[in-house]
Amino acid sequence: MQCVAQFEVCYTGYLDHELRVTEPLPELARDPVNLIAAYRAMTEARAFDRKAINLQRTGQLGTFASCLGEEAIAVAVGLAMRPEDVLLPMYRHHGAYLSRGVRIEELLAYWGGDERGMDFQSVREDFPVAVPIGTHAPHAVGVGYAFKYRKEPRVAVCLLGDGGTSRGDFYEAMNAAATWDLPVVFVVCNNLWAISVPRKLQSRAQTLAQKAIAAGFDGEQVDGNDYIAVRDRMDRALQRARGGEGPSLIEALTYRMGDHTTADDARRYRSAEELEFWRQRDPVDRLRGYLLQSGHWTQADDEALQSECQAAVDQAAEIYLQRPPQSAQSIFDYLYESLPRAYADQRKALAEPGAGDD
Ligand SMILES: Cc1ncc(C[n+]2csc(CCOP(=O)(O)OP(=O)(O)O)c2C)c(N)n1
Ligand SMILES: [Mg+2]
Repeated sequence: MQCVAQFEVCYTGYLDHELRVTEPLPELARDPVNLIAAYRAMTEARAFDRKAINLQRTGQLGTFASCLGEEAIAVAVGLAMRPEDVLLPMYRHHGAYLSRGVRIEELLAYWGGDERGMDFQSVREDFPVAVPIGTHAPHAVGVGYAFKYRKEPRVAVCLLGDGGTSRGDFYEAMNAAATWDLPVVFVVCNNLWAISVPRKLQSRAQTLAQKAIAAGFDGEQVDGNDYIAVRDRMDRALQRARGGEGPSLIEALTYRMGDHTTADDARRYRSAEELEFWRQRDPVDRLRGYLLQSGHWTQADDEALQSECQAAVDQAAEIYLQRPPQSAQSIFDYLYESLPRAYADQRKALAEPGAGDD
């Protein structure tokens, strides 16, 4: 018997949790302005997260999915993309939207059950939050196909979870993206859990990155809690896609430090030791540590930034809470360009005085 094909999956990490540089740093790590911008965006994402949980706990927001611990991936993705690229995220990566210019009050509106929250005033072609897992991977293929067909140098970026890679939609998307050589970047946020199902029970595959190799394109792993590493690999994947070199998959290794959502209690299925292990690998602490160590950031800068982010989320929450609610008829308004007759009648009936009162 002879070997007919061989593959390897590479891993990139530059800065470990003890702030040791384990590989020669890429150029981007030498640019304090950009690193500070990234740190600010990660800090803002964390402040947003805290605020959203507090609002939910006080009955002022719906069920919410925390991004605690996954900020480096979301922000690296958001900042690496160009405004004309299209983001197709899932429910956990608020930092990606925020760093592309989506406003905090828009995201709060969405999580408060108001569809107007996804009607972004910036990045109008970015997709709404995908709550069904993995179903947006084929959508990303469609977007990438359109870019290629129109010869536009734009990229579709799909963020999904480890659990999402167990879905048929994901495999079909991989296959189509590779076969048609499309400008799509898949970023798998492997946070080790799909609600209460651990990564080991999701798949026997040694890595999730190798699922891309099965489809015929590059899959790699990156330390998802190292902003520099994620940004470096994202830059490369976007450049390749934009240059006509086809899709990529980046498996970003991270950990969901919070509960799955505000409707979950993760203490029921995972240990305090595991959480503590990952707390020491916190991506926000790591980038702050690097900036402090390299002399580009001070404790005073940090305190000022914390207050600035708190003020920004408090102000956005006020805007969100003050906004008049949508009318009940608006449930008909966002799916069809022109409403089918049956729905038009129902919409009209709902608008009549007394309708819906019970
Ligand atoms: C198509 C579909 N099936 C089932 C669910 C229920 N569900 C919600 S979250 C989740 C786990 C997702 O895990 P993962 O993809 O790893 O993302 P994470 O929540 O860890 O970020 C499941 C199964 C869903 N949302 N969509
Ligand atoms: Mg997961």
